[in-house]
Amino acid sequence: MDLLGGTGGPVRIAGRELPRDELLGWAAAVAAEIRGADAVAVHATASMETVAAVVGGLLAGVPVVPLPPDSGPAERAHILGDSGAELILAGGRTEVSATEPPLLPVDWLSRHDGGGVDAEAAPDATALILYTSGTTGAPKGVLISRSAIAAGLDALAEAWAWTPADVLVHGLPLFHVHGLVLGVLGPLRVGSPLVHTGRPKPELYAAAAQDDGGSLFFGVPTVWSRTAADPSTAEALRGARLLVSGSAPLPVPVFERLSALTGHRPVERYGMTETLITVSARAEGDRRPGYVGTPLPGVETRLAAEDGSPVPPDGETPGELHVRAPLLFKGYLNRPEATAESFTADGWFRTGDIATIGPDGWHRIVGRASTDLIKSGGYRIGAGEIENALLAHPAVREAAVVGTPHDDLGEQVTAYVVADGVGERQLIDFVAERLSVHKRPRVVHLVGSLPRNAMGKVVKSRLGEL
Ligand code: MLC
Ligand code: AMP
Repeated sequence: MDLLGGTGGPVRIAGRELPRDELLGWAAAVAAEIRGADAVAVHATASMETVAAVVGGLLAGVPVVPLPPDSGPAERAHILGDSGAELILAGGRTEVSATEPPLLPVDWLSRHDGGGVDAEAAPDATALILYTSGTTGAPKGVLISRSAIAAGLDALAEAWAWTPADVLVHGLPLFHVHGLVLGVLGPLRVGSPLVHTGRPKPELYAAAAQDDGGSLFFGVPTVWSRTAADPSTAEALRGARLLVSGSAPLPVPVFERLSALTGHRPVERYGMTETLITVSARAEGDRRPGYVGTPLPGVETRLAAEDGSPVPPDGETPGELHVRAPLLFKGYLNRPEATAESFTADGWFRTGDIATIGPDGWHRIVGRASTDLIKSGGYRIGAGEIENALLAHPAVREAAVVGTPHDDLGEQVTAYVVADGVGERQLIDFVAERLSVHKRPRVVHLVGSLPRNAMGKVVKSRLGEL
């Protein structure tokens, strides 16, 4: 199936620009090298090499596993081992250890002509394997099919009136749904030019609005909150068409302040790695602070109580949000039990998010069913993975991790640790070295003991009392 659309504008990443044909020619050269592989990993820096490698995977019909470029040895070994990636695609100067799959230096490949045709992979073939955190244990590989990506992007193009006339601007990381699927495959499918700013910094967004005709802007709430705190930067976005926020709740005061400074009421949308984007406000229509909008075309939603019984869409009663749609993932790689648990008996995906749905169909996300999933700066972080990383330190005896409110990041990773002779800073750096840097605790409390119930389980709701 043709995932990438026929024509389109150039792609610019961190200052380097390529016309679409050249990019696709480069990707075709990548495809020729990897065809037949079971899966390939991509060292997913914010760079043109990453885009050429990912698109090369799509052209070859080979599942692509984006590796967060700052992931430490433990996380990287898990992703490479679990996914069975046969090669690591990256710029030639990237270091790969002797125990890892071999490096394919994509920048040294000579370009092919006319690489714009997708492989004849089946619509349900896996396009991407995105690793994402659960409440416990190591991250799981989410299998995303070509047809889910196509359906998800077409639904967004319709909802946001996204056309080749737009110039998309963002600077999000290229190893998650937001930055990679929406932010790179989106413009390639829709045909709009992409200006990726390297990092999601407000001043870079402002420059792209003024110098590059940026019209459509993607950001996580932390980016919009930093923009709203900097009036001259925010005002530079007045000429935009649409500001879109997602990956975490956009605080109402940020919505209001951003609206006042930019003249745009931001469009909020809700999604997950497993579901792509399922609910959004529309370009043509209402945008309500604190609400994520209505289901996208082709998406069905419902609310369920803890016992599974239906919750009425009265705008007040919260329930767990379930979704059913052609854009859902195929399952977790090598984890049939986890896959089965995430669906109800009648085939709906259980998001784990608690929501209300109004009689008019407007959705509000009010929380999560589990306190063990943390959203910090738009990154999804599992408490269990951080606890395990802390427990790997020889001085640590016990560890409990929670998300605590943070003005800039929404939530911050906060650890309560029982340990002998080790400092807070050492523990933060210890986690930053083993896992992705963004997963490091921002705060570590060294405590004498953790509150436990009669069964010996840590009572996380009482950690704040320590
Ligand atoms: C700090 N650093 C350290 C360190 N402490 N390095 C080593 N050891 C330590 N102990 C360095 C980092 O490497 C980095 O360097 C810098 O300090 C800051 O790191 P940070 O924590 O990443 O920066 P910060 O400004 O706090 O990040 C905010 C942010 C980021 C918004 C830019 O959180 C972000 O990019 N979020 C986007 C997440 C996202 O895309 N989520 C989408 C999920 S998909 P340097 O050199 O790098 O600056 C999804 C579906 C959907 O959710 O609905 O969209
Ligand atoms: P991830 O798998 O990283 O995409 O994280 C998905 C989670 O991010 C969801 O389950 C929600 O908890 C959260 N999320 C995404 N978008 C929003 C939003 N607009 N409002 C509130 N939470 C969101």
